[in-house]
Amino acid sequence: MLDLKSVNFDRVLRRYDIQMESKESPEELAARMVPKDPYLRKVVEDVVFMRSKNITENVASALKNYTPEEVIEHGLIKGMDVVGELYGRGIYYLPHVMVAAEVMDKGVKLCESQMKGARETRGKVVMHVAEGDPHDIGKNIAAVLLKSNGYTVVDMGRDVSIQDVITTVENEKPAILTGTALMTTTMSAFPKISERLRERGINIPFICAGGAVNRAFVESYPIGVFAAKAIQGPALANKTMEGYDWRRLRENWDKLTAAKE
Ligand code: B12
Repeated sequence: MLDLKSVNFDRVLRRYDIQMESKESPEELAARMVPKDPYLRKVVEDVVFMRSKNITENVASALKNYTPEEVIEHGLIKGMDVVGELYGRGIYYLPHVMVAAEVMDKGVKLCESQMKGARETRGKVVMHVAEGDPHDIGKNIAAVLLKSNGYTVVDMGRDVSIQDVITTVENEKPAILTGTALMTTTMSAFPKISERLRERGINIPFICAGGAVNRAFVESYPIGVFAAKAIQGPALANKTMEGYDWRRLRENWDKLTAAKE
């Protein structure tokens, strides 16, 4: 009978085609993308190597040295960036991505429990992921950061139809709407939402994010304001509450997001 303990799965599962085609080995990739700090490094590695049992302990250790926002930004999100890169290169498959996302979520929940939310709400934000799009990890992180900065979040979840977004904005009357799209097939919902809101005289900033969109695309339709990172959400929201409209947010975008790059 085959003795499983003697099998080296690293060799069995090695994809030589990918290894030959990649300019960089996974080890080199990890060295480039994983932070040097030992606490953050452990958090990143737990996400990348899907260590569900370790994540709580390692996030708790990192939280002794860093703020919850820093652990999310430089640990948990960084880990997911590495997973995305491995997936893009065909080294990881969808099940790896799903398990890594669960590990990350466990870490985000622990960080969230340590964040201080303001007692009074600074304003209401309606958040959604575009119709047909299941990618809600970034939106969930952005929601945590907005909540911890004192905003009331109406989270519509993922795969939200354009009509539901319009109805919710009409009913909830938020100061800001956000949309996330990671697929080129789903991002086209944003200009449609912009148009339908403006037909109704609604001109609130519509913060759009996700790997499928960039600043040029988001600024190609009225009310759209681009966000590259979740941490930029509170900065853009704070300025909105100070009275900046979508045009002024765009004009000052570089300055507003500079410290958050
Ligand atoms: C995780 C993942 C999944 C998970 C999603 C789990 C979940 N609950 O989200 C699962 C496994 C379900 C999945 C499925 C699929 N996926 Co997928 N997936 C990914 C992956 C690897 C990582 C995405 C991610 O979570 N990144 C980390 C988060 C933190 O990043 P983010 O969402 O962009 O958020 C950041 C910013 O955008 C911003 N942000 C986001 N929202 C907001 C909101 C506000 C207000 C603010 C301020 C900021 C902000 O802040 C975050 C960082 O700070 C990417 C590859 C990649 N490199 O991106 C592919 C990727 C997005 N997937 C892809 C595809 C094709 C699919 C599938 C169609 C695959 C398939 N063949 O079945 C299916 C979808 C099927 C369906 N329609 O239901 C493609 C999309 C290609 C395209 N251009 O259209 C990608 C790019 C992979 C690839 N290279 O091909 N996927």
